[in-house]
Amino acid sequence: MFSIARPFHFSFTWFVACFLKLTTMAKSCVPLSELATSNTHGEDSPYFAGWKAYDEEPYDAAENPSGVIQMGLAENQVSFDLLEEYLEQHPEATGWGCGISGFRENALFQDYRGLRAFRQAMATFMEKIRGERAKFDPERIVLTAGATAANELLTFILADPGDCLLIPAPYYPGFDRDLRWRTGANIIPVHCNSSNGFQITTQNLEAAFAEAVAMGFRVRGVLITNPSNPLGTTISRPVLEEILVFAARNDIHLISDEIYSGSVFSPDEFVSMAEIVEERGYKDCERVHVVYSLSKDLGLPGFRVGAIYSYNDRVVTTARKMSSFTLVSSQTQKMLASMLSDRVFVENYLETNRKRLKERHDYIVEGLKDAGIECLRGNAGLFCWMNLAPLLKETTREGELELWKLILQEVKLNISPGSSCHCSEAGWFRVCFANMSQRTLEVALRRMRNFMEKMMMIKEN
Ligand SMILES: Cc1ncc(COP(=O)(O)O)c(C=O)c1O
Ligand SMILES: *[C@@H]1O[C@H](CO)[C@@H](O)[C@H](O)[C@H]1NC(C)=O
Ligand SMILES: CC(=O)N[C@H]1CO[C@H](CO)[C@@H](O)[C@@H]1O
Repeated sequence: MFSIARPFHFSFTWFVACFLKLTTMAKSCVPLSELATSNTHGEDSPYFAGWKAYDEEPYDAAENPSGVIQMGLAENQVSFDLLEEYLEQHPEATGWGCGISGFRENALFQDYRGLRAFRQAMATFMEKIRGERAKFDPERIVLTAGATAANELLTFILADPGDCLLIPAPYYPGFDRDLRWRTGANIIPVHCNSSNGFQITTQNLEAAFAEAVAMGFRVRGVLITNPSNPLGTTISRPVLEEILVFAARNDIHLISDEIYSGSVFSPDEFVSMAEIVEERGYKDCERVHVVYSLSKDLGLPGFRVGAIYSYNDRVVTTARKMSSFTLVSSQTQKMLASMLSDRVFVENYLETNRKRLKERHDYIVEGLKDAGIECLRGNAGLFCWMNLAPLLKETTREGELELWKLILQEVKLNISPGSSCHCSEAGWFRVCFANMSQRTLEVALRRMRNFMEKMMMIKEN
C-alpha cells in the first residue's frame, strides 16, 4: 500500500509545487534590463508569426495533406545529398583524426583567431565563388557564429548607440534584430521600388541620408545585401561603384552582406564588392567590410559559421577580439576545413547547387506565371519576389497583411509579406523554394493556381 500511495503523493505535491511556482513566477516581476524588455528584437512581425502557424500544423503528404506549407524559410536543402556523400567518403573529416590525440587537440583548441587551415579554406572558397576575380587574405578573415553575429559585431564596431545605418529596402527582416537590439543602433531604410526593378540609386541613397540627418541621427554606414534577400537579384557593377562612391563622399562605412554569393545561378552575374575594391586599386577600401556565412550556399545554418572580411586593419583587430563572444566550435572548423579544402568537391558542389537552384527557380516562376502571377526577374537566391498587388483590396500595408493572412489560413502557404521586409510598395511577397521537395512545390503551385482562379471569379462577379 505504502509503496503505491507514496509515488502518487510525491508526484501530486510535486505538481502542486510546480503549479504554485509557475503562478508566482508569472506574478512576480523581478526587474530585468531595459535591453531584455525592449521590443527592438522585432520578433512579433508577421515574418515570425507565419513560422508559428506552420509549426502548429505542418504539411505532410501522407499525414497532413491540408497542412501549412512552409515557404517563408530561406533554407537550402537541395544539395544536402552532396554533403552527405562527401562525409560518407571522408569519415576522417568528422572523426578525431589520430584517435585520442586528435580529440585532445580539438577539445583544448581555444585560439580565438580560429584554425588557420579553416580560415585558409574559407578564403579559397570565397575566391572560388567569385570566379577567382577577388583575393582574400586568410589573416583578414574573422570567424563568427553565422552572419547574424558578423553583422551585429560590425555594427558594434562602426556605430555608437543612437547612430544609424542605411539599408536598401526591402531587406532581410532579421536585420531589425541583429543590427539594432543589443547595439542600440538604428536603421533608416533606403526605399527602392518596382519602377526600376527595385534597384538602388544614388538619389535614393542621398534621400535616406538626408532623412536620417533630419531626424538627428549620425549616419555611420550603408549595408547592402548582394545578392539581395528578399529580391533574389544581384547588384550590377555600376550600381556597386555608385554605392562605394556615395559611402566615400559621405565618409561612412559600407558593409556588403554576400551570404548568397554562391547561390547565383550563373557565376558571371555576380560582382562582389571585393572586386570593386581591387579594381579601384584599394582606394577607399578602409571603409569596406564583406560579410559571409555558410548558412545558405552550403545549407548549414545549424553549424553557425560566418565570417567578416574587412580591408580595415583596426576593424579586423577589434572584430577578432570581439569574436570571442561568438566563436565557431573547433570541431566544426576542423570538419569544414577538410571539406572546403577538397577542390574537386567544392567545384562540383558549387556547380550542381547552382544548377539545382536555377531549375527550382525557373520551375516556380513558370508555375506562378501560369497561375497569372508575375515575379521580379531574379538570378540568385533561395526565393522569388512575387507581385500580388492586383489582388489587394486596398493598396496599403493593411491590405497586404489581410491578403497574407488569407493565403496563410485558406491556401495554407506561409510566404513573407513585403512589409515585413520594409518594402515601401504594397503587394509584394517573398516565396522560398529551396526547403521543400519537388513534390511539395507542385502542391504549393496547385494551391496557388486554385486560389487565383477563385479570386478572379470573385473579382468578375
Ligand atoms: C541577408 C542575410 N544576412 C544574414 C542572415 C543570417 O544568416 P546566419 O544563419 O549566417 O546567421 C540571413 C539569413 O537568412 C540573411 O538572409
Ligand atoms: C518609386 O521611387 C521613385 C524614385 O524614388 C519615386 O519617384 C516614385 O514615386 C516611387 N513610386 C512608388 C510607386 O512608390
Ligand atoms: C522538405 C524539407 O526540406 N523541409 C524542411 C524545411 O525546413 C524545416 C525547418 O527547418 C524542416 O523541419 C523541414 O524538414
